[in-house]
Amino acid sequence: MGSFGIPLFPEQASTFAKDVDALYLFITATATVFALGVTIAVVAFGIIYRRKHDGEVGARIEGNLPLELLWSIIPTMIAMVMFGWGASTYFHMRTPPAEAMDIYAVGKQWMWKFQHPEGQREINELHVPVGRPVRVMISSEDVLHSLFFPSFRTKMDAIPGRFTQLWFEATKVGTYHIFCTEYCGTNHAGMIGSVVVMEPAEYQAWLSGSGGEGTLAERGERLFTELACSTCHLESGQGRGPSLKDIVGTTVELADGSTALVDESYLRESILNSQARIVRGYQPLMPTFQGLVSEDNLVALVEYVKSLSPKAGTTPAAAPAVPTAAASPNTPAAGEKN
Ligand code: HEC
Ligand SMILES: [Cu+2]
Repeated sequence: MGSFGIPLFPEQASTFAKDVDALYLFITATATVFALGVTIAVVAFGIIYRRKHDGEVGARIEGNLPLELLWSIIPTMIAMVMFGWGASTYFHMRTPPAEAMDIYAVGKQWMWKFQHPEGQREINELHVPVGRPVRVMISSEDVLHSLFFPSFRTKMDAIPGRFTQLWFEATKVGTYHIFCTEYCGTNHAGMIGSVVVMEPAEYQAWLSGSGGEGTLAERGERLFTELACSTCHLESGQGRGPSLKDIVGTTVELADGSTALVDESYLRESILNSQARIVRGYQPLMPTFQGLVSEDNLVALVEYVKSLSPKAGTTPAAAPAVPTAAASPNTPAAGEKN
């Protein structure tokens, strides 16, 4: 969008871009109409009804019910249109489709690191296929950041110690900006990158072109052995810790009588702060891995545990059916500001 060759808006390159822009335009236009109307009325009435001779007294006005109803009801209806339209756009943007593919993003002073389940890792550059929903699981290694894709009209905070997520479906092949939109220190302004939207075949070629360390889940499996997770978590369930097979997407019973849905956020907490929630029937033996596992490695471990639950559809080839809106860490129920 632009006029006279001046680009007013970033390109529209995702499925929500048109809707977000239309809503933005509607709100701006409505506000402009009212602001102009009020301003013109104030000036015009000031001129028309000014005091014309000394001693002139203003007319006494008691009110006008129909008029007052009119200017209450019409703006309320317009505000409700904004609310309904805004809420439906918002829910659409906050609810990743079940078939979305996963990519992990980690914010760090001052760069964005991306990891693909297939094993590719990138810095300040993200390759995605066109026409396919992509869910980005976001975390931070240090302070608050915010991952913003202006051309996709979506952004989300990167919060230390937890996962947040956003999703998009790119509609146009090309290269677009990535910004950090949360002031995060000296080089915040340099925390920029680009997202490269490719044809699916090209993306597949790109995926197979780089890598070398195996998939993210394979890297996680190696860490699982190196960090001795495997000594307690036996697949048979006979170890000191519970078997991690097929747990993703299920509800686990906890020692305090409550339950928890096993999703990425639960896995993060179980690994970094295992004492926070204890699985029923087990001793709180698991050491905490806070400070011992980097954000990148945590993501690999999470992806490995997810790969043990193929039925949950979390393997990279299929797609994650796990986190629904209700299970996402972004719902207000989880106490997050949005
Ligand atoms: C000393 C043994 C031990 C080690 C080492 C260990 N765990 Fe655990 N783990 C446990 C026990 C016991 C529980 C169940 C009690 C609890 O929730 O803390 C558990 C729980 C978990 C859970 C939650 C499982 C569920 O069913 O809800 C996950 C996920 C997990 N561990 C992953 C890991 C990972 C990844 C590592 C390595 C980085 C690891 N564990 C290392 C003993 C261990
Ligand atoms: Cu930042």
